[in-house]
Amino acid sequence: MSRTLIVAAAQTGPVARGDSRPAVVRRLIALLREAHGRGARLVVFPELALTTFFPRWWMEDAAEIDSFFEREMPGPETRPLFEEAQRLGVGFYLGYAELAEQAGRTRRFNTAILVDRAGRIVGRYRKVHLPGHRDHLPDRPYQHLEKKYFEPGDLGFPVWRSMNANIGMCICNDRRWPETYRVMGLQDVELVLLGYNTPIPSVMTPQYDHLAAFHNHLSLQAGAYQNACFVVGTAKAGQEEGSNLLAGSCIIAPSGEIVALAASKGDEVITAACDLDLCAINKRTTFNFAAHRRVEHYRLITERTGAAPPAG
Ligand code: ING
Repeated sequence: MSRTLIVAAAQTGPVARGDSRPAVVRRLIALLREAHGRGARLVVFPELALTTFFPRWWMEDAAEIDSFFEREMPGPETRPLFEEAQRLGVGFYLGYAELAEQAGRTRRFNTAILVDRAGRIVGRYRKVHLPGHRDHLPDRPYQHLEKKYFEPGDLGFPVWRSMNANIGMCICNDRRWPETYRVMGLQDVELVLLGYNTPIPSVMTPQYDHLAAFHNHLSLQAGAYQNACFVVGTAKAGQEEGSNLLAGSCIIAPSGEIVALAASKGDEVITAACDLDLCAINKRTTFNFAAHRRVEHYRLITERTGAAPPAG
């Protein structure tokens, strides 16, 4: 009996600073319904799907900053999405800005949750790799202040058994780091879900703005191939508050092939029938970790943070 799961990437176009949560949730529900109509039973929304990509701005007013965060999930404004998904029997990944009170401290994370087909939150992930900078760089056309507004994730890269699959999550910049996929690969992940908001040009590497789409797919395809898993990458795309966000949402097979690709820069559903048993082809051969990996030679990966040149 094959374990085929029809998965959807529910790409969204821009979300304006003034777009209300209910208005955005209505868009997400429309995408969820379209995905369901096409047979999808798991839908992946973008990173920070509920708001504009606010780390592009330097803000100092605490109330303004916190207006982009969710204090409860689901809350009154996001519950309609959970209720419709449960009614339709569809699970989903949702990226959002999480404000959590933990041990008397207020914590802020760039977060994603995995919700199963019964509407239960079965997994939570907090973005580990925060790109950009912490300080105001006024000479730049826009900022990239995730290090100012979020803490690094404190949950690692878990994998959950849900919907008859081993499912892991990450967020945006995480997809550029091979460690992200390998930690999940070592937990036998079969499906990695992620959303992204990728400005072009990136303020970090404007020299590569013509390669933004290539680097996006390169990262996703490498992660899928080298860990024998499906990868779903879902963009918030288009011209958002003066910033051009990369589209290119896609679904990658364990072979590394792109099996579904968005054609627009707006709200768009793409789907693929993911036969999870295809993961076994490379998990048992080329990427049979137990048979081929030599961990005694990998020590530097966890012991050294930054690169150090050879002596001499
Ligand atoms: N955005 C970008 C991303 O990793 C970036 C930041 C763009 C980093 C281009 C390096 C190069 O796709 C987020 N939100 O991480």
